[in-house]
This record gives sequence, structure tokens and C-alpha cells, in this order.
Amino acid sequence: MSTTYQTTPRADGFYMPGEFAPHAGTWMIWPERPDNWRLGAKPAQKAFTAVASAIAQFEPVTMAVSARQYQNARGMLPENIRVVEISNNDSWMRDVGPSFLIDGKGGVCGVDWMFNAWGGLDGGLYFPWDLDDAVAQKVLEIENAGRYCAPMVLEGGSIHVDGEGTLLSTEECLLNPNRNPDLSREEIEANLKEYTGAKKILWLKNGVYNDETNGHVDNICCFLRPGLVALTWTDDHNDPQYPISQDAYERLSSYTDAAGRKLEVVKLHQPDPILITAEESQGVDAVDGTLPREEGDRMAASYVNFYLCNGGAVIPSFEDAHDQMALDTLQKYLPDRRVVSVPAREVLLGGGNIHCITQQQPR
Ligand code: KQY
Repeated sequence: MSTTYQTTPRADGFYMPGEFAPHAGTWMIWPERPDNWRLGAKPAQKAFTAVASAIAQFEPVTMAVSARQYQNARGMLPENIRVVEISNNDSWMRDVGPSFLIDGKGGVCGVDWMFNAWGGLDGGLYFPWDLDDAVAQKVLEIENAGRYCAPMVLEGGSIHVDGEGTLLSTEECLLNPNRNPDLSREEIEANLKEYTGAKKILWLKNGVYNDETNGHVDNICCFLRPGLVALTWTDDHNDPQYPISQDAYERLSSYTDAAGRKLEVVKLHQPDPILITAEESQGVDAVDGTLPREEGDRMAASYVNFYLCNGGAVIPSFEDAHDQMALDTLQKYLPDRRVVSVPAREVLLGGGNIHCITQQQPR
């Protein structure tokens, strides 16, 4: 049973913990739609299996899967991964799942944000999205967790919190008129505070170059712990990512968090530009209303799109010269975790990465 509350999380003493806090487990959704995932999603299913298996070394994983794909997913996934049937439009649990909250006294509940497929009819990535919009409620129902319905459109990948009152986001995404055209910046900030328990919102301007989510923060910057953030970076002044990361670095360096701390910024150098190949482009079904995957298009590849789990961190690798540096840097700043990398090109081809396909449920 899942109760839907008419109050707000803040009023009831709930807040969103940092991803680095202990988890009860991780939720994911199985990929299948052939107009986003090439070759009937077979390579993506293998990649998602590798991500789920990597996380399952550290904590329980649940894979939500459509009825059509249940037997296939059950057969491909290791036995220690729980498979449950949940209808969906695609496989981005970060964005369609609940933002889980805790009260510090053992209580867990979740926020069910409104979802419009990254922009609705104004630049959104597919139509319809009604099944995705219902995923958060179903997850909370399965977990017997209470539900708060937030009165605004928001994808989980557009926010990061430190669990101590600070929330990071980007203006490009959360202030985009294709999300909440009737809300002002002040009203959006007020909702963020009411539904996550944040006390201070730190705005970056843009997300990663060419990110089809309109610049989700989880691809450019995240908390490693309170006071310490990782930022995607490039030393190449001619790269379109350079001014974006430079602006983010300047803002982060000038901000203090909700506890009054200056932020320490760890730069994670991005991989060299990763372009869609002809073969990859041709493997995606062309369907009106879905974003085309064109040969030569640059994908929004970033090592910041990693996932923290109990005692571990699962980071993307791209067969790029910067892979090892990203792993070594994160291992240095996360000494109490085992950092493992998983090949992520097939996830990237669908428009996101490891963080985008996962959702933590706090303990
Ligand atoms: O990166 C994400 N959080 C989601 C990307 C969605 C892409 C849909 N094609």
C-alpha cells in the first residue's frame, strides 16, 4: 500500500539524502524501444545488464521491465537482480522514478514529479510519455513508501543534492519554458525546497554541450560528498564544452553551500568527442516525433554521469584515452569506495549514461 500525502515533505520532516548516503537498493528500467536503441535494443540490453551486474556487487538491484520483455530480461539478467513488471515508454529511471526521501528516523517516502519527456510538445524526446509518468507511483507502491505529488515538471537527472540543504541544478533545464512555463525562478526554487528539503539552490548556467535533456546537471556536475563536487572539464579552448565548463567552474568557485562551506571542485576531463557512426545511426528505427540519431552527431559524453552505491562507484568508460584518468581521479577522491568502470557507449547512444538509468532508494 502506498499513501499519497496532501502535505509537503518539508512540512513532514522529510528530505532528500545525498546519493553517497547508504542505499536500500537501486532501481533501473529495461531498454527496448527500437526508435531510441539500435538493433532492437539488443546491444543496450547487454550494456544495462553489465551496469546492473556491476551495481549488484554492492547492493540489491531491481529491474523494471514491460510485460513484453519480461522473459527476455529475466533470462539475460543474473538471478540476484530482482525483475518486476512495470509498463514504461523508455528506460530512464533517474528521470521517471521517484526522488526518494528520508526523515532521519527510519521513514522513507518519495516525490512523484510531473514528467513530460524532457520538454513535452516543445522539443520533448517522444510522445506519448504517460507510462513513464506513472512509473514513480508504481515504484513507491511496490516499496510501500508514501508519495508526495510535486506540482511541477522535473526529471531526477536535473537535480543533485548534498543531503545537507544544498541543491545543484542548471538554468538551461529547470528554467526552460518547455518544463514549467507558468512558474517563475522563485516559484521553482520554492518548490525545490518544499519537495527536497533543500535550503539553498546553486544554479549552473548550462549542462554538457549537445545534451538532449536541455542540460541535466547530472551530466556536468555532482556531489562526491558535502562540500566536494566533480565537474566535467576540457582543457581544449576550442571545444564548445570549454566555455560551459569554465562558467560552471567560476560559479562553483564563488558559491558557498547551505552550510556556508566553499566548494572544492574536482575536474574530470571529458573524453575526446564521441560521434555516432553510420552503422550505429542505421540501426535505429526512424520514427516521426522521435529524435533522429544521425551519423556524425556528437554525443554528450561525460564521466560525471556515474553512480554512487554502497561502498562503490560505477563509472562509464568509452574506450577513450581519458578513461583511466577519470577512474584514478574518482578513486583518489572516493577512498572508501571501490570505483569500477563499465563500457557505456551503448547507453550514451540512447541519450544518457549510467547515472541517468539508475535511481537510488535510501536505506
Ligand atoms: O540523460 C537522461 N537523463 C535521459 C536521456 C533521455 C534520452 C531519451 N532519448
